[in-house]
Amino acid sequence: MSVSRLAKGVLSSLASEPHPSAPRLSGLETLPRPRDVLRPGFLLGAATASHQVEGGNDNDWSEWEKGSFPDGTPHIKEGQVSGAACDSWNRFADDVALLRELGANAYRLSVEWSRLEPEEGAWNEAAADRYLEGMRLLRAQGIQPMVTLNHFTLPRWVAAQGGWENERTVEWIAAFTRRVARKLGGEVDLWCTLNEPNVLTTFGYMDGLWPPGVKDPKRGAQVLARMLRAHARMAAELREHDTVDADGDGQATRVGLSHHVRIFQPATRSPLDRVLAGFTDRFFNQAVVEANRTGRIQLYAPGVADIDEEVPGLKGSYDYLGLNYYTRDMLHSDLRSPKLSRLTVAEGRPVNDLGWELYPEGLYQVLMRYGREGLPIYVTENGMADTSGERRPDFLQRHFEALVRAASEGADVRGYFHWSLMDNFEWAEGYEPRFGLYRVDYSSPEKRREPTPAVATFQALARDLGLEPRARTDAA
Ligand code: GCO
Repeated sequence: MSVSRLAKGVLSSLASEPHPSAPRLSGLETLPRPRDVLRPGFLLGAATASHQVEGGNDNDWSEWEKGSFPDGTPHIKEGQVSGAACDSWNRFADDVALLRELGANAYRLSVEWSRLEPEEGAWNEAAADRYLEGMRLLRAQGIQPMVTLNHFTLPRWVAAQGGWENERTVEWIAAFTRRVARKLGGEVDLWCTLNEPNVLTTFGYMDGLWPPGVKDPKRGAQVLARMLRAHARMAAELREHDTVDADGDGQATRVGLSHHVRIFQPATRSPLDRVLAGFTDRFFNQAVVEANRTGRIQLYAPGVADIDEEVPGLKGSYDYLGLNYYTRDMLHSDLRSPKLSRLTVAEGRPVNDLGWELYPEGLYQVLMRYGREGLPIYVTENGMADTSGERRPDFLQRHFEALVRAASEGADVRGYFHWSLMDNFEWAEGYEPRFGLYRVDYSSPEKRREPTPAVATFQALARDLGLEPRARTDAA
């Protein structure tokens, strides 16, 4: 790392101090009506991911779930495994019925690479047909699919050859994307290449808490860069091979990725906290967004990463930016930690069941920050772990108000997907955290889905947008 680069970083961190200076969310009493502010065609939906809901998956995660850390603690809380999950692979029609009941006009879901390509070069056409059927079912019900091509999991054969640390993975995932685009492109226009490269990199390669369990920030930075190279290749494949305009809006593909954004606020007025909050913000939040504008991957963190490379096809590779927003972190400098800092929750603030601060204003802030740069935004995830289900209505309402406020002030936000449609396998946390609009009774053989109080809140939002919730006719 060059000294001048370090100095530049420090100066701009001090100058930018991202959060306190961000516009404040206020005046909710004068909130405009959503339908007067949001564009026609606004997508109101829910999100899931294949490994978390389908059940019966065999991939790097199902392998990881069986293991433990060197101190004997199981990789997944209480040694749980994803197993049958919500059995959505067999109960997809039930899930579509839930979306109808909500009044949703969109569903973000992912296709499972390990299911479609279980061995190198093998292709499971029956599974591909099943996904195609699912997309048709959604569209027949007026629900637009947004398909994520990779939501964290890798086929075992990819993981066995180094996974995201092997440059060939870029080609493998590009080839996979081509096949999916050809297969599903007639029904799907809205694509999300990768889910949260920054989160996967942090948990899988820096903190060692997710597969492959690496604790090396330098390797993590390399992986993040590789994932952005993969995104650029995947975007090109989608544009070349999905040429069918399924929804008739004049665009056959709209490509983006889902980017996890957090508010990093310096915990104290100490210059070091401020500098490190700035570095963390740029590494975690900003680099992925800027990649689209500059065509360069620029990752810089003192002592960890100094990557600056131009990537063919990266510039302009997003037609939209997907933002996954959950919470805010207070950042304390901690020079003994490999990441140079540790994160806490602002004192006295309400938190969800996982201890994440509930901070709707943060959604307004990120939309104002990213939604006025000429790129349409979809909120591709937002939700809370709430076992009681009692607090989710207010969470949903307040976050949606934050979105409407941002839209009324010029943020180009085109959709909102609540995480999640139903409770599901929450990675290292297992089944305990419940994020679902529908509660899943895992002990029942049919994995019964039961509405939580937030279903009524969602339905009210849908009605206000002119959408029509319809009762479930089946006994899901
Ligand atoms: C993520 C994922 C989801 C999570 C959700 C709740 O952010 O890790 O995209 O798979 O389940 O965010 O933590």
